[in-house]
Amino acid sequence: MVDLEPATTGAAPLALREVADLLGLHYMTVYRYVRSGRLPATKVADEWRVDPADLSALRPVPAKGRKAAPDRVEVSRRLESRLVVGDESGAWGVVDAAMAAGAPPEAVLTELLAPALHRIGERWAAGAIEIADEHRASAVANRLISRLGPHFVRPGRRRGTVVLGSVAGDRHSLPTAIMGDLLRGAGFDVLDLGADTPAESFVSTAAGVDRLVAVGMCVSDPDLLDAVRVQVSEVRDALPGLALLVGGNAVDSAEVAASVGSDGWADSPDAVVELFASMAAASVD
Ligand code: B12
Repeated sequence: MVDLEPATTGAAPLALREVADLLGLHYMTVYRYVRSGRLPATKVADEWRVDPADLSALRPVPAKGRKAAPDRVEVSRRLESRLVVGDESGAWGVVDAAMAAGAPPEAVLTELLAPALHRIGERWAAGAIEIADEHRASAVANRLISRLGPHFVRPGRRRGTVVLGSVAGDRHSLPTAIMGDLLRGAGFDVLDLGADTPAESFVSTAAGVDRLVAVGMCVSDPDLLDAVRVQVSEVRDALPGLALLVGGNAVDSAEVAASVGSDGWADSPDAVVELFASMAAASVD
């Protein structure tokens, strides 16, 4: 039984993000509880809302007979060590074991793979590993993301299409590959244009989409921010009224996002998905 403060019962309906925070669960776990009927919820303006009173009836899956899940930080470090040496089967073994122990595919991306890549970047910046190690790690990460892809295919009603890509000059393709799968898992269709995407490609792709939710431009290298500002205006000039988000490693605050012309900013992968969801809701109003 989930122990809730009495103050939360009888309160206003909660968004899934708030339920996840309250219960200390991943957003996608709560979403799955709703989709599987384990947690009652109603749709209000295309968003799920949960009555706080229903949370107290939510029972965690019994732990009996299951091994305790290993600490995700420790598992992510194991994954990092396999990535750096270019050991794809070892890396997949770590992912497979984590999923067998109950890690949802979203958590594999956001709690195991992304932190491993972030640490690899820190080690490279500190001179502890070479760029060649980073290339090897990227190639294996790419393969892991591909193997996880089918886990993010969701049947049912679609929420519209997001066009993603890293901006011109930015050679990072892994961030949008990861973000793309998180969005697919949340019911969006995604067209990921990958690394180094020029303004014209964002424009021609978005112009050909039926139910466009937004264009999402990713920038990992802060040296590119001035060029991004220009690229955003080119895309906006070609597609008036377009919803557009700029995010990624180099966009580390709402101020930076606003300065390059983004319509919003969020500080976690779950919150980015929620931001696209609110844009989808706005686009059908
Ligand atoms: C792998 C990697 C590379 C690979 C890329 C391979 C590939 N196919 O992607 C290679 C080796 C090519 C590379 C090259 C370079 N890299 Co590099 N790279 C990385 C590394 C280690 C991992 C990137 C990654 O995939 N991260 C995992 C993703 C999931 O995390 P994320 O980017 O934060 O993405 C999350 C959010 O930002 C968000 N998000 C993602 N996309 C979007 C889109 C939208 C619209 C929104 C709203 C949100 C969003 O969701 C994601 C999920 O959590 C990072 C370290 C790091 N901190 O990330 C450095 C890093 C980004 N690289 C860096 C640098 C400097 C470079 C180079 C300039 C190095 C050089 N001198 O050659 C070059 C070229 C850069 C260029 N012009 O493009 C720096 C950036 C500078 C900085 N101070 O922040 C970093 C941070 C390393 C560091 N610690 O210094 N890199």
